[in-house]
This record gives sequence, structure tokens and C-alpha cells, in this order.
Amino acid sequence: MDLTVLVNKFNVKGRLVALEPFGSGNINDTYLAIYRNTFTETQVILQRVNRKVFPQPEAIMANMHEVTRHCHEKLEADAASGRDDRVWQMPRIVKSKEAKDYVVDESGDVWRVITRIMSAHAFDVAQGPEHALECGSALGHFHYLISDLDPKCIIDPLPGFHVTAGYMRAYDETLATPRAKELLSSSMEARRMAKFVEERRGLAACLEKAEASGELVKRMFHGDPKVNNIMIDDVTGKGTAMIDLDTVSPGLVHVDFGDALRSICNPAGEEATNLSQVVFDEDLATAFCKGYMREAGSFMTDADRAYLYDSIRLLPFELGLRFFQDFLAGDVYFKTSTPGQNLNRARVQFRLCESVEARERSIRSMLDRL
Ligand code: GN1
Ligand code: MG
Repeated sequence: MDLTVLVNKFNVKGRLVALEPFGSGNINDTYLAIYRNTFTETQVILQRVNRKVFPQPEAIMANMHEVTRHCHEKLEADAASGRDDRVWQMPRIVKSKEAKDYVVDESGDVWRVITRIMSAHAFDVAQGPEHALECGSALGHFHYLISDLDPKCIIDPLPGFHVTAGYMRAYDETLATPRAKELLSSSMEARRMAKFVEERRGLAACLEKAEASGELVKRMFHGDPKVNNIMIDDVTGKGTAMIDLDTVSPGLVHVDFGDALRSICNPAGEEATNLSQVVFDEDLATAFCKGYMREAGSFMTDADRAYLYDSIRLLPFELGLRFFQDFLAGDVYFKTSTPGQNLNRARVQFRLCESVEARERSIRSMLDRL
């Protein structure tokens, strides 16, 4: 279906004056739509939910409905009470002209429109300690917002998401395929990376074991709190919203903590090609943690704190493993624009994991001081 026809199925006032690709997500297709009328302009985000990744796109939308309903109520109550030092925001679902949360096109794809958070931006890499601190505050505040969301309202958006042991199994299955064998035999780099994974098999289940033993308990998590899913207010420089709410579900907050840090503390970014620039920046980590603890520190138990370092080490390993497995499987999950892109993304994450390992003592002592 023509994109213009599609976006016009949603209830936005004004005339459509621009519709263009937007953002740098690896999963969904995202567009910015601008509408104007005589007096003002409305900007909204049009997205196709990736059916290859999310087995039940309708469930993603039902979840989004619940998450935004819950958080908007809380946000409005907090704003009225003057509790916060800023206006925290969250996108809203724009209904279709048939008053639905989404539109299904003729090929069965689910499309949605959500409001754009105006006068705010997300960045692909951290801009410095102040930005990192604001990212920490935004994630901590988001954890507060979703902490009392009833898990029964949420349908598992992506079975197996962030189950590292499951990614290990998928990797092992892929390794046994002819395609993967051939890729490994023809690339020394790929063999080096396979060795890197072998050396860390024991790491994969660290959080899952702690959960199984009852030391860690699932709460609600965001699932994808990377730096470009954290909106910063252009006017004040403060964190204002978390976006990309597709994976909000019951999970360990450690996964969010580790995932945010692996993204924010790598100033070279996920697509870096010069590996020597990929380092875990401890100043950014300290700033992030300060912001996070300010908003969410009161939820942290001693057991939670004991696993923070493991989460910082695990998440770059897990994402590297996911990219590497996808490369070996023929780039079927993450969007790519060049053939070796997933291999390169994996190299970056593994390098980051090594950089965390090299700084273990210093990272642990920073965490102990929180
Ligand atoms: C994917 O769509 P995007 O770019 O926000 C992925 C995350 C990864 C991230 C790495 C559902 O997120 O888990 O951390 O790429 N989302 C899913 O850039 O797999
Ligand atoms: Mg995402």
C-alpha cells in the first residue's frame, strides 16, 4: 500500500506535507509524517511493526495500549502534584479513522502512528557525562513508572528475548549449519570471534541462574534502553522520555541497566569500524549510574546491587552473540545495509565486553560507592 494512503488512514488533523524515513532502528520501519493547517503543524511517527521479529504484532499494540495508559495516568498525577523537576513525557497512540490502535495493510502488516515528542532528540552516541547522567535519570524514572504495571496486562512480546542461554543455544544450532561452517572456514575474524564466545560460555547464564535461585526477581523492564531510545529535551538538556516501548514486559532490571550502559559508555557507537576507539568509558558510566540511582536507587536491594557488574559485562556479550549468530545465519534478524555489517557490530560488542573485563576492579568499586 502507498505510504501516503496508509498514513491518511490515521486521525491526524491537517494536510500531509512530508513523509520521510526516520531514525536508525534495527527492527521496525519508521517514518516521520508532518501535517500542517492554517495555524499550526503536527508531527507524528508512522511505523510498521516487524512481523519477522514480533510473532504477534497485534499483541505488541495491545501491550503498548496498556503501558501508555498506565504511564500517562501516573505522569499526569505526578505533574499535577508538582513532584518532579521537569515534565516527563511519553508518546501516545494516534487512533485510526476507524478508532483502532493500528491499521493492517493488504499484506497483513501492522502499522501504527504515535505522537512525536517535540523539541527533543535522541542521539546515537553519548554526548558527554551530562548527557549520560540524563540517560540514567530517564531510565530510572521509566523503571519507577512501570514498576506497578500489572504483569498480567502484558503479553510476552518476544519469547526468549534477553534469555542469554537461549541465544547460546540458537548460536550452537547455527554453528552446525553448512552456511556457518563455510563462513567460519573462510574468515579468520569469524573464527577468532567463535573462540571469544567459547571462552565465555560460563558467563551466559549468570543472571538467569541468580533468578532461578531467587536472588534476583523479575520486575518490569523496557527491554531496549539504548542511547537512541532516550529522548533529551532540546531546551533544558534534560531527559524527557523513553521511546520504543515494544518490549516493555516482565524482566530483570539488570538487563536494562547493562544494556543502557553498553550503549551509553561506548562513545564510538555500535557501528564503529575502528576497533581501537571502542572502549568502556568509566566517566560516562559513573554519570549514568548517578542519574539512574537518583530516580531508582530506592528500589535496589543488596542482591540487586551484587549483580550490577555482571549485567554490565553480560549485555555487550549477549548483543555481540546475537549479531554474530545473525551474521552466521545470513542476516535474517537485524536490518543491514552491507554484507559484513552484523559481523562488524559483533566485533564492536565483543571489544566492549573485553574493555569492561579489563576495568572490572574499577567498575566494581564505582558501583560499590553508589
Ligand atoms: C534492536 O530496533 P532497535 O534498534 O531499537 C534490538 C535490541 C538491540 C538493538 C541493538 C527487539 O533494537 O535488542 O539491543 O537493536 N531489538 C530487538 O542496536 O531485538
Ligand atoms: Mg527496538
